[in-house]
Amino acid sequence: MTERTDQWPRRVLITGAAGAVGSVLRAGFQGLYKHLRLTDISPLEDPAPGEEIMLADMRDMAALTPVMADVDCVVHLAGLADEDNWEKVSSLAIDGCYTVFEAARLAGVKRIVYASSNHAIGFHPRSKALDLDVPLRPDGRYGLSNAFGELLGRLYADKYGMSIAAVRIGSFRPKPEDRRQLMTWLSHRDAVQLFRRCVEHPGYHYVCVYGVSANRDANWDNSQVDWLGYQPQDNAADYEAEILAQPDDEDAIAKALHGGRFCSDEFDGDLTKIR
Ligand code: 15L
Repeated sequence: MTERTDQWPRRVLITGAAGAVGSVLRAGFQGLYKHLRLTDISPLEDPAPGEEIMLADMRDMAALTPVMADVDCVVHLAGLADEDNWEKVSSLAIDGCYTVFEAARLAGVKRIVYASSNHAIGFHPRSKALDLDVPLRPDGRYGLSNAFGELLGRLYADKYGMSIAAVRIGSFRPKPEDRRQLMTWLSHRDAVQLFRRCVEHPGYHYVCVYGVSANRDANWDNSQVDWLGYQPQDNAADYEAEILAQPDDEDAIAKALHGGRFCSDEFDGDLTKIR
């Protein structure tokens, strides 16, 4: 990748840098920016040249103040990566998200790239392809926290003039693992490209984008944000034979809805009413 250390943003912070997406972005961003600060509540080791490690709890405003100092752009990944109880969702993914946005604002950070998830819109029927105008339709407490993060981003863009991106990540994996992921897979390489576009593209106010690879069966439409320049390279269909050789373990509710198993977990509704 081309080094761009003399261009904005020069100082980038990744929260949740020890997690699955964080580790891949950390490697993919290596040497791109003048300064890459990494934060997490879990240990992070071996800072490379140009990297700085500052451990912090994202719910702790006092701890975040030095972490945000002099940062141009925050890539906010910290929180949760799966469904959980309300105590954890409200604390880690809602309170933590608010505290990160507020600490960034107070520190004068210009841009936040927020890692949302497809579970913010998971209860839409799979029979419909989704563009970026579909209403938020969370499929659980985790999806609700992603919807909160997207709306928080809107607020911080409109009220405080910050530049905000929300990336609705699909299934971030080294390779697709099941039938649903033929639609929803996001490869590591495409994730690095997409997050780079969100970090580096000049001058947008608010953008939401699906974090999905160039899958033949993709059901999420990013054409409204072509201007962002994201050109995914990977296609889950290349793994189709391998996937179709495995048993199909998706239940009927999961199969009918974009969010898959996140929708069928705890489901006590009426599928015929979900249109
Ligand atoms: C997510 O948001 C989760 O973090 C991830 O583990 C997957 O389950 C993914 O969504 C998905 O929808 O496949």
